Amino acid sequence: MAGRIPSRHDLKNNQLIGLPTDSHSSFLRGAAKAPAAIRSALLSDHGNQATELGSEIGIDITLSDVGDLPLDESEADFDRIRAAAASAAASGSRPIFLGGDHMVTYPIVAGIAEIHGPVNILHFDAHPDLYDDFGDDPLSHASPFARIMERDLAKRLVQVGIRTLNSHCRKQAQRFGVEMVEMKDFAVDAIPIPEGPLYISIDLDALDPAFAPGVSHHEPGGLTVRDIVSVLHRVRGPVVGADVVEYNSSRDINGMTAVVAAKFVKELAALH
Ligand SMILES: [Mn+2]
Repeated sequence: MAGRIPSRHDLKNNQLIGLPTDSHSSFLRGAAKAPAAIRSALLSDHGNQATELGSEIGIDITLSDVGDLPLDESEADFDRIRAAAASAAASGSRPIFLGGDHMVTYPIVAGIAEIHGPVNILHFDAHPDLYDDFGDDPLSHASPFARIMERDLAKRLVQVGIRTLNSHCRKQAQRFGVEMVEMKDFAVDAIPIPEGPLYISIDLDALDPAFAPGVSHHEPGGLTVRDIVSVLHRVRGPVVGADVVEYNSSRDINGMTAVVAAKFVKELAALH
C-alpha cells in the first residue's frame, strides 16, 4: 500500500543499512566492499522487485536505503553499529544490515535488544561462531554468538548448516543451550523456527561454495539457495532485524554471490 503512513511498529517498513568493515575478519579481507556490491545487485535491471511471498518492494513493502555507516575499523565502530540498530528499531522499522564481517551481528543484536528485549535468533552459517577466544580478539568474527549468549541478548539461538564443529565449539553450544541443526542432519522441515521477536543472521558461507563462491571461507557440502529461502518462508515472525554478512567480491564469479545476497535481502524484507 504505497503512500500510507507507517504505524509505530511497522515491520513492512525495512531500512537497509550498510556496514563496510573487515575489522574482525581472520583470514581474508573483502567484506568491507560488500554493501556497495550487494546494493548494486539489488538495484540491477537484471531482475525486478517482486518477492516470492507475493509482496513487491516499493509497492507492498518498503526498503529504504539509509546508506553505509561511517565505520573506520576502530573500537568506536561497535557503538556506532549498536546505536544504529537501536535507533532503527526504535523508529518502528526493521533494519536489514549488509555486512561486513560477522562481528557486526553482536553490536546489532545488542542494539535491537535495547528496544525489543532479548530476541530469538535464526542463524545460517557453515560455522557456529561460538569461540570463547579466537586470536585474542573478543570481537572476532568467529565469536559473535558467544558474546551474544554470554550477555543474555538472545533467549534461543537456532543454528542451521553448521559443518565445522570442533570440540571447543560443541562444548560452547552445550553451555549456551544452542539448538544446532548440523548440515549432515539438514531438512527444511527439521528446523525449529523460534517465535518472535526474531532476528535472522545469514552468513553466505552457509551456502555450498557452488552457490556462493564469493565468500572468504569456502566450506564444501553446504546449503542451496533454495534451502535457505524455504526455511525463511516457514518463519512466522515478527522479524525485528536481519543481516547478510561475509560477502567477498574478490572471490566472486560474475557477481553471482552478490545476486544471491540481494535475493536474501528481498525475501527477508517480505517477512512479517
Ligand atoms: Mn561462516
